[in-house]
Amino acid sequence: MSMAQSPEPLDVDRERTRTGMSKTALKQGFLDNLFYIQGRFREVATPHDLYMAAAYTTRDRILERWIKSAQRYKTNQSRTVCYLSAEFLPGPHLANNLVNLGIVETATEAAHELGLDFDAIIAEEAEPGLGNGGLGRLAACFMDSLSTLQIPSIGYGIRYEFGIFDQTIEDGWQVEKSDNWLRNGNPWEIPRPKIRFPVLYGGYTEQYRDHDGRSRTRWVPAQIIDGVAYDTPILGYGVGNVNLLRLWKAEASESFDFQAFNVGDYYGAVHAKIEAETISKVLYPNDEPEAGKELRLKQQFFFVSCSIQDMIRLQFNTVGPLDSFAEKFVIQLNDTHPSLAIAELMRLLMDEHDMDWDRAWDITHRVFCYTNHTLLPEALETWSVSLFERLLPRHLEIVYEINRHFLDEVRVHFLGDEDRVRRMSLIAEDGERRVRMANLAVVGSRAVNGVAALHSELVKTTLFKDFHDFWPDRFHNVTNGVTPRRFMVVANPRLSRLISETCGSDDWIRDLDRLRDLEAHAMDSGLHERWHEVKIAAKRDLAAWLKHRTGVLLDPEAIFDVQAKRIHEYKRQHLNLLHIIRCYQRLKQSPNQDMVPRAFIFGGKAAPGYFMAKLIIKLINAVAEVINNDPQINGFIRVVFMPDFNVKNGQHLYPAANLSEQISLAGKEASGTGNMKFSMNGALTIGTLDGANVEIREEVGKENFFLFGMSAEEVSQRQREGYHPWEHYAKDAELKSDIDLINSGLFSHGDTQLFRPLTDRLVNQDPFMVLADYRAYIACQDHVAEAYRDHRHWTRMSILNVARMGKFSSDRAIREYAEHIWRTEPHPIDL
Ligand code: GLS
Repeated sequence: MSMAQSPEPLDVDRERTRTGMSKTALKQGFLDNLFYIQGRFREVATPHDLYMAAAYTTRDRILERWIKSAQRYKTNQSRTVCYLSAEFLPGPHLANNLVNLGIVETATEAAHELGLDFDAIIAEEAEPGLGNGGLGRLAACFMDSLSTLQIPSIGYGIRYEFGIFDQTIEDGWQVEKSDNWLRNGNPWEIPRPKIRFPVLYGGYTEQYRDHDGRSRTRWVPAQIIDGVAYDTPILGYGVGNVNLLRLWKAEASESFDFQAFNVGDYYGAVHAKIEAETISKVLYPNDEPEAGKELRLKQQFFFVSCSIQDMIRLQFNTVGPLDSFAEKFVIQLNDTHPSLAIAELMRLLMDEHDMDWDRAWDITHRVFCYTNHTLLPEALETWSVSLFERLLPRHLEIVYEINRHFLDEVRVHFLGDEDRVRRMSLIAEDGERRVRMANLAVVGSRAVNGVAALHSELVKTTLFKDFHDFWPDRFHNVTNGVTPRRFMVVANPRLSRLISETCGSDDWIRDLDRLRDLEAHAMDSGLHERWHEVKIAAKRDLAAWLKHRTGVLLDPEAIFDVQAKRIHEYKRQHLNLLHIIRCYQRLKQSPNQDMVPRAFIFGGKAAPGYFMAKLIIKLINAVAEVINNDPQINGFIRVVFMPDFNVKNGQHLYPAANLSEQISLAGKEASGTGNMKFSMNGALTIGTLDGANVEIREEVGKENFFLFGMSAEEVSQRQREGYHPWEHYAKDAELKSDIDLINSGLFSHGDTQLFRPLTDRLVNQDPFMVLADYRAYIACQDHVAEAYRDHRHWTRMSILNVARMGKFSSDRAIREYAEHIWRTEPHPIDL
């Protein structure tokens, strides 16, 4: 609520007492929960008990709003957005829910009066790591914004028992530890054992005649597994609306246990149970995954089948007949992972609800929308027809039938262009026959969007060019955004307070464009001083945190130069490393030169099977070890790898960064969202014209952004002409000496072979053109260092970056989806 609109303090107090939000009520709720739910009292409670009690106390306050929202949505028969995503990365809930309830201060005081360490309680919460990176976190930001914008919605996904692995670093290498996030219980979820659906696999299909004599298809499965709903409330900021994150857990279907028991096969029964539960056991730890794994296909079908059955149940419970299904629901496919939903809805409408093909298709293709999140060819999902047929025989028939109808249309439109027909087919026929999930998603959806302007353009002109020729109106852009609640208010309370004080209100939290009010103060030296203090305080906090976890001590006065994201060659962490090695060599050559001190901070996980990414982590740590221990360097540059970068740990990073590294090869990063999180917290970006960087630069102004490198167009031109990385290596003496230093064994205790796979790949193939952009990157980094010397100027740029980030709120993104794609309206729930 804005400060200007606040009711009188007395009314606030009364209202808070009535709704259980007063300090006294919070304290009482906390002690009750500690006693009745945890079975503990203050004196013997562990830190985790205290956290659980705090979480339940907070959840109790959300439930009333949740029930009210559900009732209101039901009576209003509200159009509902169903966001289908194999990944959700919500981050710890407690702090975020306190912010959205508007009771951070009250809760802090209540904790204080009970003699509790509030920050320690918040830090106890385990990270619910049900996603890999940007894609899963985007889903979580969107859930926050859907609730804040009061749009009825359900996020559907999988309740993985083990989320993304925990990363530790041992001898410089990444070591994966299983993420047992549910071990101590999850106070935020509410199991719904009665919301349970059978999910079928395998077997065969057969034709039969129904009572009207019509020919119908029946699927006789070989396996049935149950999906059980677990609900997590998602509260909007400052509103009464609470939406639902509904995650499915796989369980053995009872009927199957019985069959095994009946024949005395106890082990078989247990085996079936274990096999069933495997489906929701663990998240595949690949960002931009390589397809192929049977269990993954099973997971995808599992959650979409449960979700579609749930929607059909809700349709019958609220509106009634299925004919209006596409008016009641809109289903957003978060990448192709849930695109089997298209075939599953067709199956349910036809086989279980008696619809003919045309009616079922009319509903299906009006209900689905699809977001593409990557152009990388290896990340585009395809499934071998033989695997698909074995697991989902009925769905393969439906996919074939969709394809037949679709290709007939293509043939009529593009007479004689069989080449095009072959490219657009849902089935790839070259080599092993495969189902192309992206093509299925485009054909089955009424709207397709990319996630940044550049990306959406490339979607239209490269990846889906044929489809765009055919259906130009189907394609849209919605540039990603992130929620300022999580990434500013929760992560950076100091900066948030300063912004509210400077702008005279906290309205910006709900309307991020209001950050523009900061511009008027961008030259104000009072603000400069406080801005600087806030940043330094965050840098000190991060330095202490990193010292504790890694032993490396950073100088808070140094430029905090941060690259935190999944480790991938296209993101080019090794380009960053080459710059670090350059700085090192310069300092070694002239130790007395006047260099601006820098702390290079990395964070990010590598897919466990991605050798090159793991080698990059090893190299970062190896370079860190040498530089940090070189007395001649004397701490002028420091390198540190933050282990286990995730939402929770990231919250230490965003507030402390001065420089944000967004250096992917242009045309490869669909959008990026870390770029937005850093900039919102006052970091300046060094970046290429890739993904949303392009729009960030447009917004903040080119004079407040450090641009370098080839454009996407230049990249494709270079590739067409033939790219020879070894020419750069041969011609650029500094580049050569940086690479040679890696090969010398300096960073590997004399082992000249350890990093060879990496350096050889750079010199001989360099698929992401690190060497081509090296020179421009080094020059740009020199520019950064010079700019940092002028503190006043830097601070002004930092303020302007924050002031101009309004566009990158996920509220804006969701508003665009609602208006242009979903056609949904807000349904406010009064507080
Ligand atoms: C990703 C892209 O790589 C990111 O650029 C993008 O910001 C994110 C959300 O749209 O989606 N695609 C993907 O498979 N993983 C991602 O993080």
